[in-house]
Amino acid sequence: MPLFLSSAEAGFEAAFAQLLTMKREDAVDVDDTVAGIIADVRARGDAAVIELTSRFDRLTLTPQTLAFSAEEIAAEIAKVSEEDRAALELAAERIRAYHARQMPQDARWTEPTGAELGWRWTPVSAAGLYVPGGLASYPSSVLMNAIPAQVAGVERLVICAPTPDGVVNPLVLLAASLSGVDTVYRVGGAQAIAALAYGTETIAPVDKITGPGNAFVAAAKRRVFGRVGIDMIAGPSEILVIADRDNDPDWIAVDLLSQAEHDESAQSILITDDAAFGQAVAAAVEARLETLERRAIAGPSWRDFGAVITVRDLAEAAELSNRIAPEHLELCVADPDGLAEHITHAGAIFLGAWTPEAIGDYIGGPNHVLPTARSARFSSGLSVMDFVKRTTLAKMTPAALAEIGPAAERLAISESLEAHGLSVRARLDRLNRGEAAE
Ligand code: HSO
Ligand code: ZN
Repeated sequence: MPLFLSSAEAGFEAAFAQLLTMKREDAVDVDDTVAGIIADVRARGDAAVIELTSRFDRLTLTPQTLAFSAEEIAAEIAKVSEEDRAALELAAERIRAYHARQMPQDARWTEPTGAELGWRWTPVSAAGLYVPGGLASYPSSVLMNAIPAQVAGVERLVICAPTPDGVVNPLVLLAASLSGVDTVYRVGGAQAIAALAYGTETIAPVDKITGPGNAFVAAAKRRVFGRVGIDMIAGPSEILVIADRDNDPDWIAVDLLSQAEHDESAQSILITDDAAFGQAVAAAVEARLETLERRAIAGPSWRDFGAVITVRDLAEAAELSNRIAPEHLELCVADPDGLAEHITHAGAIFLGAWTPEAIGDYIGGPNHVLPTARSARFSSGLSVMDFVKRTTLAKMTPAALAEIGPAAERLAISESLEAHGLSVRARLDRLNRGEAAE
């Protein structure tokens, strides 16, 4: 049974606090294994990658076949139906248009001192995108990771994807080709992350690695962080729906199940100001669970981690939502924009009953790689910003240096860093001698 809570009842605060800190994942400790794999790939390059791929994916590769050839990609893409292709193309187009608006602006201005200051954005040179194998291999995630990189202007964009027994999802290759990916390597697991971070004879190293993965991939990403940038370590999916009684309980039920079906550890929560509506939604969830294809996943997720919370009013709903800081937040209320003004922590907000979260997973435009496990309190979803860096600019004039330089010298002396002070003083002395500034 999901948890039923009411904010009017005694003991609510304690029960809600428990919901907030509920442990959903039993992370297996694979760190030692992963450390060994990374060391092996660093030491033996291609040979290690090929050996590990044969062991884990039962696939015999050579340095020449580590990457899909253009012909192989074309042959796989040809298997995609017209309908699937059109849907993926529409998604790519809409995701690209959305992310194009995220490109940050350079800035440069002149201060009253005469000094010029500013900053400039430049893309990461090379990015590697990890695409999990099997059931978790989502073409939509290829678009969500690759398109922001492409929009940012990343020069070299590669994918590592395991292909157990040589099997690949053609839609993954189509998504890659729609989003500017240069090369797709049939390599997965920690060995893929190690190859992307350190490079091998065949796989050139990248500067940033993004994309979801299993416990091995997550541990490897943590380990190579610093050598390369990483996006985030995403946890199981979450959805919080705030809904009033004027909704169809079945719509809300399938919205809750849409994230529950991702993972047994996913979490779906309903907050409503009407207890009877909450009961109706819970009943609708049970009814849907009888036939849902992925009921073996969605059922345990809903029963173990799901919750229905009744509140006195929507202001209280917003407050609780901010404490949960959900990955996805649906506002199925009469005035969603008004309620959204009170939301301060959420990865993505879906406004109004006509905006199911699934639209955001595929086709809306915003990114579906979002902060989980309450990390929306301090972080954001994947964006163009993850693939650019800011370089700051400063340009002094003699007059500007004369004005602000002495304070720098003073601070240098206070930190006992003599050469710092001297590098300012040498210039100030020249000015004081009245020599030509240039
Ligand atoms: N909802 C997932 C992303 C996804 N959904 C991919 C469908 N495909 C992220 O939380
Ligand atoms: Zn989803």
